[in-house]
Parts: sequence; C-alpha cells; structure tokens
Amino acid sequence: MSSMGALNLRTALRRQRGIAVIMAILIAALAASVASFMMWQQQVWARQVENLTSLAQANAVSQAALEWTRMILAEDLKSGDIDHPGEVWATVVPALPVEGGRIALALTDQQGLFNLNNLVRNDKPSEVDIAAFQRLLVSLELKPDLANAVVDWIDLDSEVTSSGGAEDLDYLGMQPPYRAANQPLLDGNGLIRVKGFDAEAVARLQPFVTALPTPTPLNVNTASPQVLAAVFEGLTVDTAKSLVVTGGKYYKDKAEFRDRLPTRGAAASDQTFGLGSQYFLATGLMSFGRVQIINRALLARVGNKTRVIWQKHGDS
Ligand SMILES: [Ca+2]
Ligand SMILES: [Ca+2]
Repeated sequence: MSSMGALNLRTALRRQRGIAVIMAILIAALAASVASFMMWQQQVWARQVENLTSLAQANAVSQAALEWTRMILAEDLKSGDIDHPGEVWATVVPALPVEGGRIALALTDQQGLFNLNNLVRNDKPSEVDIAAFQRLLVSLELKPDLANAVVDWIDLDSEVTSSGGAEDLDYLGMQPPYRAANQPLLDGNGLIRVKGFDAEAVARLQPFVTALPTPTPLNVNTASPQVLAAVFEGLTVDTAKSLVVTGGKYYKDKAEFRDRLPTRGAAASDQTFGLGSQYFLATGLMSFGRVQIINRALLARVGNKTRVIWQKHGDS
C-alpha cells in the first residue's frame, strides 16, 4: 500500500472510531432522558393521555439530542476552524431506536447557505450582497426586484428602495395591515411577510437561504453550486458544480479556492467567504406512538461554547 493510501486508511479509521464514540455518548444520553421520563410516567393515568405522553417523551429525547449536538460542535473545534462535510458533525443519524420510539438527527451548516441578513450591513444596503441575491433569484426564475423588498424589510429606515422595495405604507395597505419589520430576519420563512413573496417563492428559495443574527461569510466547503454561483460573480451554476467539495476533499485555505475561480472579481473579497462556520441548524425527527414531531434549533458556536439562538417545535 502506498503511504498516501495508508494515510487515508488511518484517517478513515480514526473518523470511524470518532463516530462510534459519539454514538455511544448519544445512546447513553438518550437512555438517561428516557429513564427519568419513565419515573415521571408512573404518576400519569395511562390511556387517555397516551398522545400527550408520547409528545412529552419525544420532547425529552429531543432535549437530550440537542445537548449532544452542542457537545459535537464543541468537540469539532479541536480539529481547527475549518468545517467540511467529511467531519463528524455532518454525520446524519438516520433512525436511532430509543425506548418507546425512535429519533433521526442531522446538523447542517448554515453558512453554506446565502444569509439574507447580509443584504444590510451596518444598517446600509450592501450592494455586493444585493447583486449576489439577485443572481440567486434569477437562477431560481424569480424576479430580481424581490431583493429590494427584502432590503427595505430589514433596513431601519422607511424610505422605499427602487425598484420593488416596500415599507410601512405598502404593508399598512394590506389586508390585514402590518408594518415592515425594520430589523434582521429571524429565519428564511420570514420572507413570506415580505412584499412580492408567496409560499411558492419562499419554498423555491428555502433550500438555499438562511437568516443569521449577524452578516456572515459563505463557507465554500459546504456551499451548493447555486449559492456559489450567486455569491461569486462570473460563476455559472454548471461551473460551480466542479468547485463543490466532494469525496472527503475540502479547501484548506482561501487561496486554494480563489485559484479555482474563473475570474478574480471583487466578490471574492475576504469578507465574502471562508472555510468554516459558526452557525448550524440541528434538526431532530422524533416518532413516539402516534406522535411524530420535528424540532429545529439554530446553534451559534462562539469560542468553545455553543449557544441556542432559537428553537422551534412542530408537528412533522
Ligand atoms: Ca470543523
Ligand atoms: Ca425599512
């Protein structure tokens, strides 16, 4: 075996061992959450509350799983600040059986998506980001003017940006009337309240956008061809496909990525992209009895701590 082959094998074995260890920790955490739940269950009159019981059980397991994802992200920092799909955090836990039900878990890097809150930086419309969002809209066959409506929705002032912008006067004239948020979006689904967006447009954008509390660089190690083509001017979705990280490879420095761009435009500035991420979405699908719920949490990794920015609970 070549030394390169041996190295790859060693890396693969190390990763497999890593996964085995984190799975053991997850299983122990989930077992503990179920055990404490069982004690509580003894006080509950059984049958008519069966669904509520399942729901409570699902939520207990969900909390344990969330703690586990926070630990994984903290652990990941030990191998440096690069984040790519070959790392342990990116492992999807498909359907793990726990007492009385099962759970599926996934962590996704949110900086591989287009951050809608990049459109306004330091309370000023960011032309570079607006142009990038317009390219994304066009590639999805949506109107590029929608970008200005999002800028107005986020920016503090009430001056309408032409063309396609909308502020209080536009929203107060709607049925029922409401006002422009004039603050960063909380998540991509918030677009539904922005003028010009309907459920279909939001659904089309959903796989490619996110809304993070601060402007963020794009992680080129996790970005899709659509988002790469939007952010880097002169890149088509087709050319971008060849830049997407696959098969355990990833970009180790910015120059390596820059060298592969067809043009070295201003869009490839340092604030535009990076190789790692601070924000991750944890998604857990729990099935207990007749109850099936999806819980989502946006996590921010700051220093070696992982904070929960928001949590949403919902029926699947
Ligand atoms: Ca990492
Ligand atoms: Ca505004």
